[in-house]
Amino acid sequence: MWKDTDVLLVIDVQNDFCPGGKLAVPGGDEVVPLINRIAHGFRHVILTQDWHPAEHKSFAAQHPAKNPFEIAMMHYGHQTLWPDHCVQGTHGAEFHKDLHVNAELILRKGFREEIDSYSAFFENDRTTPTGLGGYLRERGFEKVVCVGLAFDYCVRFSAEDARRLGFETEVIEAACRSIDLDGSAAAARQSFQEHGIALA
Ligand code: VGL
Ligand code: ZN
Repeated sequence: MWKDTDVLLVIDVQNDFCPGGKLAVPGGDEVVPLINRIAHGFRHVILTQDWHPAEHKSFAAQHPAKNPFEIAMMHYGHQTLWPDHCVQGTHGAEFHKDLHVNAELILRKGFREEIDSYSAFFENDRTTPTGLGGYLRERGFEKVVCVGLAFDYCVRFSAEDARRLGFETEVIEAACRSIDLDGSAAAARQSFQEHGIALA
């Protein structure tokens, strides 16, 4: 059913984004069985892993006057501040234990202390590439299908960048869950429609 030029991008299905985690996405763990099933239908699967140093600047704890979910000004613009999460080498940064997919690549992102990276393609300064675009292009992929966490942050930015780079792009919403901060889930749906990103 899926073609050799299709790739499934499984975004940030990590303990800290699941119930009990440091930045738990409501129902985050519920997507795991569905993603396992979807991944079975793909020949090519890529995982992303949010992978922050302990003093990452997207953490509210690094900004003395700020609380999680407030906004700070970074050198590249506004940045939502988060609870400490997905710290390199911790249990929270590991993939959910029931995620069983045969990934050909695991792409880590957000490892530079000064810059966050929602997208699997570009960091939040919107110019620093992760290299994934070049990888997909060189491998001859044409279509990127996105699933994972969170629908309204890392899935959204990854899908938008995939589309911008010229890939046919689809998001399977049933295999995603949202943080839903200030209408961010509705904003993501709207943006997908405007950018020609299919929402399945
Ligand atoms: C994410 C906020 C901070 C995500 C990652 O995976 O959507 N959101 N870091
Ligand atoms: Zn993060």
